[in-house]
Amino acid sequence: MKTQVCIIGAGPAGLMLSHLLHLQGIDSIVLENRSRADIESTIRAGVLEQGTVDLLNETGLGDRMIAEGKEHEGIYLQFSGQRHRINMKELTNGKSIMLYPQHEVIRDLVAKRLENKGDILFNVSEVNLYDITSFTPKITFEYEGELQELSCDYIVGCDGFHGPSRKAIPDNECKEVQHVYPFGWLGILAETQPVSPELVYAYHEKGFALLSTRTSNVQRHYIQVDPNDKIENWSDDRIWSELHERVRTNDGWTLNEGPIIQKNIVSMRSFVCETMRYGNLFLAGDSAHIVPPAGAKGLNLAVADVQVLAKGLAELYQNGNEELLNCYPEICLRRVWKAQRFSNWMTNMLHRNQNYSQFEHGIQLAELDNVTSSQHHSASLAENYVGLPLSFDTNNHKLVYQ
Ligand code: RFL
Ligand code: PHB
Repeated sequence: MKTQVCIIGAGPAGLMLSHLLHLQGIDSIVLENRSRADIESTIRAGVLEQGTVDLLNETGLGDRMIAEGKEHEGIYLQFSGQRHRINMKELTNGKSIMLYPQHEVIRDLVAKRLENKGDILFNVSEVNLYDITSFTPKITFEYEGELQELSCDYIVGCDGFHGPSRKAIPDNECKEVQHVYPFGWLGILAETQPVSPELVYAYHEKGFALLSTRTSNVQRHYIQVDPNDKIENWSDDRIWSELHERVRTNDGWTLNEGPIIQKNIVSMRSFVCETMRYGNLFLAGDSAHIVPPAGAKGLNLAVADVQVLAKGLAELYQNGNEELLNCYPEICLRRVWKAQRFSNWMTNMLHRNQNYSQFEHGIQLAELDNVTSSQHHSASLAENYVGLPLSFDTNNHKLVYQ
């Protein structure tokens, strides 16, 4: 087997990259170790930045998102029993976010790739990378009971934090930094009506809570728990009781309950692999970086990475110009570090840290007070939340980015 670009992983990064390459006339094959049904039903992100929404629309993937997603113009920050609205649209000259679940984006991408006769091989196993510093890198894998070999010009590792791509870079050549938080999120899907017109991020002495949404009948909520806690310790009644307490407001607002149809606990880390290119292997999305979810940035960063990469590969294949491709790590890492800063700031501002002194808890409340009462500070939150712009000046083969 042979292709121009071999993509490992059919998450948002891998599927979007293969779609963008197809639009530029570049061949790719996507290798995915799970089934189509599995990737199309795994519950993960919910918030799409303005730039992600624009890209989906501009590349023919926006129809269902526009019909079924919900545009949100603001978010609420809650503390001391009071809710404060951040009007993101007003503070960012008209930008907003879209509530449209990640697995629906995946469904749209898979359908479009298959409609365009794209190659996605599901249920592959034993994926191994070879000769990644040569001009013809190779991948071997098992597919339908047979060992296969695929050679290509470039391999792109879009295989998430635990995938094999990053591990193919020799340890002494791979620059990684990590920060682990003492917080976990218990997430639920509940069959109820929406509880708020916009997302509520709540700080409470008992811990953070987030009210989000999926559809008009299914809501997505989270509460901060110990990252080592077990889901068996959380009965539905206990979850509702904690949620009620953490999001109740002084004016008597209360939460709608409903049957919980899914619950799980995730831990939280910030991670950056600064070696986003090694030879002819590129890393994109969660394989190169992880952000804690309070900033809602992970999927959006993955999409931004592959936008830069697809443009760089197109410049190379169409014009023989390698400049942009060579700048891929530099361009992405600048954005990644800004998203790390924002996600770390949101996380620390909103979670209850047992190791904090009374003084530090006081500062945390003052930070929330400041961001909700100062226009300068809420504008900075809004600008980062809707997503920093990414634009290309292709006439000069230069990139304008922030
Ligand atoms: P993915 O989505 O993890 O996809 C990687 C794919 O690679 C496959 N794979 C392999 N394939 C072949 N061979 C192997 N050996 C393989 N190993 C792995 C996997 O099966 C998978 O299909 O990475 P990608 O594409 O980089 O996308 C990243 C996003 O999924 C992730 O950042 C977001 O879900 C993070 N995230 C959020 N991001 C947002 O932008 N907005 C949000 O609102 C948001 N909320 C969240 C989140 C993540 C969460 N969790 C579960 C940590 C909320 C939560 C709770
Ligand atoms: C979600 O809806 O899953 C969601 C929303 C906002 C976040 C994280 C997750 O910050």
